[in-house]
Amino acid sequence: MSMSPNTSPGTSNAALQQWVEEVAAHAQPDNIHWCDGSEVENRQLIEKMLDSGDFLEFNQDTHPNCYLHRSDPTDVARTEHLTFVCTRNEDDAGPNNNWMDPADAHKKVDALFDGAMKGRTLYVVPYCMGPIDSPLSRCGVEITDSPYVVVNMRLMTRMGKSALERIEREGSFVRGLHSLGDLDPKRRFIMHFPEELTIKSIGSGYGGNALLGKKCHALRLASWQARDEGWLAEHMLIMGVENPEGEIFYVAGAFPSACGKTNLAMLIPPASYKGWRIWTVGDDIAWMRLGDDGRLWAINPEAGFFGVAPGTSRKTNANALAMLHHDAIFTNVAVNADNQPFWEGMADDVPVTDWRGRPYEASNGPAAHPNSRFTVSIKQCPTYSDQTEAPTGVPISAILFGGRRAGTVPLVVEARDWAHGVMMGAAMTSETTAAATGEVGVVRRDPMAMKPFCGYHYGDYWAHWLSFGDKSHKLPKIFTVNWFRRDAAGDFMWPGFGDNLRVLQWVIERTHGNGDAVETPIGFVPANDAINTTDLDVSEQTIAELTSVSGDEWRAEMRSLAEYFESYGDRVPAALWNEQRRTADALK
Ligand code: GTP
Ligand code: SPV
Ligand code: MN
Repeated sequence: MSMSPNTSPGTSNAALQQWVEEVAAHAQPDNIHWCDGSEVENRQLIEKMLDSGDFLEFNQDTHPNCYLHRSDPTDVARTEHLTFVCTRNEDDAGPNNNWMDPADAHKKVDALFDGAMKGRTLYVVPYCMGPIDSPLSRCGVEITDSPYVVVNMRLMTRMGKSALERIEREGSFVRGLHSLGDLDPKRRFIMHFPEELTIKSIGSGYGGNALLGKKCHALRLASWQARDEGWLAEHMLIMGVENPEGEIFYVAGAFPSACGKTNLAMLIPPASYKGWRIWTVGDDIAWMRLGDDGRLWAINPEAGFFGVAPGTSRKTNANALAMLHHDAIFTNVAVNADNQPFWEGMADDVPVTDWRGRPYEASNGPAAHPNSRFTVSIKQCPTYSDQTEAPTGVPISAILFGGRRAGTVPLVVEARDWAHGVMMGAAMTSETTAAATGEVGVVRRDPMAMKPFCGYHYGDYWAHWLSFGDKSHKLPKIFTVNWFRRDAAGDFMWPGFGDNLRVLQWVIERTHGNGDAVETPIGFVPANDAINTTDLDVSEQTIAELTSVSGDEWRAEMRSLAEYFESYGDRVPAALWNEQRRTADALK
């Protein structure tokens, strides 16, 4: 094995040094490169990918330092059926996860890693999830043979020298081993070993399958650690809502993949909302812990966005467009005649080349892949909150659970109390999206938007959530929201995007005991006129429909929820069953 001339000396952490050497001996890369995260290194990687064709340059006049990556056409989204949680005891992974015995899993993937990096460079990528000096942050090291993964991890995490220094100071780190393998889905596995704080992923170069700091570490392994240590690792955005008086309220929101977290986190207030401002802390993951003051404090473990491109337009999310004009990576988008990025929903433009690099033809389907994404540093967001770097995180006033449901679920419902809110989170259902392979638009259960990401038994997870109710009286209020109700013609009934601030305003009022509400069997909904509709083009009748609760539909929901809880056996906490029964009884 030869070492490249720019190979750095490695590390003083003996366990890390030894692991890298063992992996290298097994996977047999041509070179080893320890990443420092510098600008020079980043440039070298980009040049290398421009040479290999992994990166294509966008129009550098309109989009300086913006690049296009086309992933393998069979590798365009997370693959949940190939994702495993490998615990010694199968029950600990729970029915919500695919399980494999750890010894069998290691054997299976280790065989695939044998010689997998021949002809490639092995990159050692030290990273820190969370502000580099926060006690809430955790470090990891990803070993990968994909330079695309390295440049993405540099935008998505605090990657390089400072992370390695923290690892050398603290000693502990999550091990994430990744190889593109041969990209054949038959030899693709994303394996988690929570008891060993280890991840092994092979055969995919895409998103959550390959950027191991994100879903694998910051959700699946972190949720396991959080349960043991008394905190929460959640699939949540974090945003600050500043009112005209200058007070900022922080809201966290769990919506399933491609259901609106990025868009809500950086929304632009309606024109009539003079003096209101939005501050973006995070768009995908929140780590939350009780503070000494009894409030729940949240950090965003990530440093960038890996956001859904389609649907992003000047009208829906001008803040996202504004941050995508320089230093951004685009994956599987289309290209217009001027060599600029294109995707569906972007107004007034036409695609020339589709996401696979073919001349665009409508008969081939959408120009951009429905799960095409952009990667960009959070610092480029016009609504970037400097609290993103606060070592303590931000205090959360309200938690939103939001699904994508054409019917049944009202625009907004407030839980009676914490336990009821946990039940509402556990009862979440949502239509599937292109973020994972499989059919799109099928309603499935996705409790707390964590179905693909909870690293342990859902019954234990709900018990963990409930346990916070005993520890503090200053917990956030919990709400469910649904921006995606459709009318008989199939059109969205609620305008969504910036107008979602109208719902947030009511949410914030309610956290202060203000805001008019009506109690229903499923919780509190806004009273007539409680949602600010100034300059809103939605009829009173539609608002009434959006906030109405159908007894028949909800009785069916509660029956189906009972069946669902049954399938998790006796690990489902009694308090959750009580809440289900309380709601079912109220609906009688
Ligand atoms: P992940 O990154 O996969 O976890 O997704 P996300 O929850 O951040 O979803 P995102 O905000 O990227 O939204 C996904 C899709 O939903 C995009 O196509 C958006 O345009 C669309 N969307 C977001 N918010 C709204 C809304 O309020 N109303 C409607 N109708 N569509 C929305
Ligand atoms: C999601 O699917 O929820 C994402 C994108 O945020 S990925 O990183 O690919 O998981
Ligand atoms: Mn996500």
